[in-house]
Amino acid sequence: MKKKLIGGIAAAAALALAMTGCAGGGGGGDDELITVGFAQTGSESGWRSANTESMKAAFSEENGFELVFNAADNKIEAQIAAVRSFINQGVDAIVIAPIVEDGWDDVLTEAKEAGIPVILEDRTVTASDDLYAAWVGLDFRNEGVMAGQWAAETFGDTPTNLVVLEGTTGSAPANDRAEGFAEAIEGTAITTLDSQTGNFTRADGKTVMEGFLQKYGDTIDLVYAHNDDMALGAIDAIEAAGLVPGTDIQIVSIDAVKDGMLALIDGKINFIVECNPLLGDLAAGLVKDVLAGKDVEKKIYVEDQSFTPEQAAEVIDERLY
Ligand code: GZL
Repeated sequence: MKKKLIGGIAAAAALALAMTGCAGGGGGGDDELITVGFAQTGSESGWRSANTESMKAAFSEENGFELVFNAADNKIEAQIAAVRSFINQGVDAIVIAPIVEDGWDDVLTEAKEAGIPVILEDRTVTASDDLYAAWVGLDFRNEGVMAGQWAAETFGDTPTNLVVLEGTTGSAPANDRAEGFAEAIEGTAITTLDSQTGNFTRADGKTVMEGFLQKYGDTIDLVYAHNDDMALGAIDAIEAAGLVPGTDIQIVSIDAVKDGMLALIDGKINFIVECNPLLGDLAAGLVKDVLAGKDVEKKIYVEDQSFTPEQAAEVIDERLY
C-alpha cells in the first residue's frame, strides 16, 4: 500500500490548497456548495477540540462547503446512526473520525451503494479500503514506538514498574500506541504492572490512576498515557496522593496539546510525542479531489515529532494548538 508522508502542518496545508486548486483562497469550482456530513467522535479531549476546530474552519462556506456536523459523544452506535442519517440526507460526501476500528462494513457499504464517497480522518477502520476513498491521519504505532524508545533509553536496564492509561478500547490509536510501545520496550527491565482504559479523558485518567496508586502505591515508577488528557488526570491523582509527578513517578504521553506541553515545561510530564490534530485542510482537499474524480492517495500520514521539556519551552509560544 502506497503511503504519502507529509512533514509538518504548513506543508500539509499547502498540499491541501494545491490539491483543491484553492491556492489564493476561495472554494474554486462552481458556486454550488458541497454538502459534507462530518461524523466526529465527540469532545473527549483537548486534541479532539483542536481537531473539530480545524475541520470546521476547513469545511467553511467560504471554502465552498455546507457542513453538517455531528459529535457522537464517544458512542459508537450514535456515530454509525449519524453516518446513516447523512446517507439519507443525500450529502455529497461523508467524513468520519471513527471512534473504534471495527463495525463499519455495513454502513460504509450503504454509503458506497448510495454513491456517496467517504473520507476517514484521524482514526482508521478495519473495513476493506475499497469502502472509503482515502484516510488522512497520523502513524499511531510509530507514536507508541517513539514513546517506548524514550522509556527504554531513560530506564533501560533499571528495573522499572510501569502502568498504562489506555485510550478508548477498540480505537486505532489505543491499539496501535500499545503495540508500538510494547515493541520498543521489549528486552528492557520495564515491567507492566497494569494497563486500563481511561477513555482518552482527564476525569477517567485520574480515576484509573487513583486505582493504580491504591493497588501499587509508590512502587510505580512510570506512567505511559495514550494521550495528554489522561496524563493530566494522572498528575491530579499523583499529587493528591502526596507524590511528585515527573519525579517520584515519571510520565510519558502523546498528543502535545497546550495543557500537556505546559505540564511538560513544568516537569510534571517527562516526554511527549506529538499527534497533530490540524487535519481539516487536508480532509477538505481530499473531498474536493475525490468529487472532482481525481486520483488520491489511499493513506496520507502527517508527520509527528516529540518534545523534551526544553524543546517544549522553545516552541510553546508559536504552537497552533
Ligand atoms: C489521535 C486521536 C486521539 C487523541 C486523543 O489521533 O484519535 O483521540 O490522541 C483523542 O487525545 O481523544
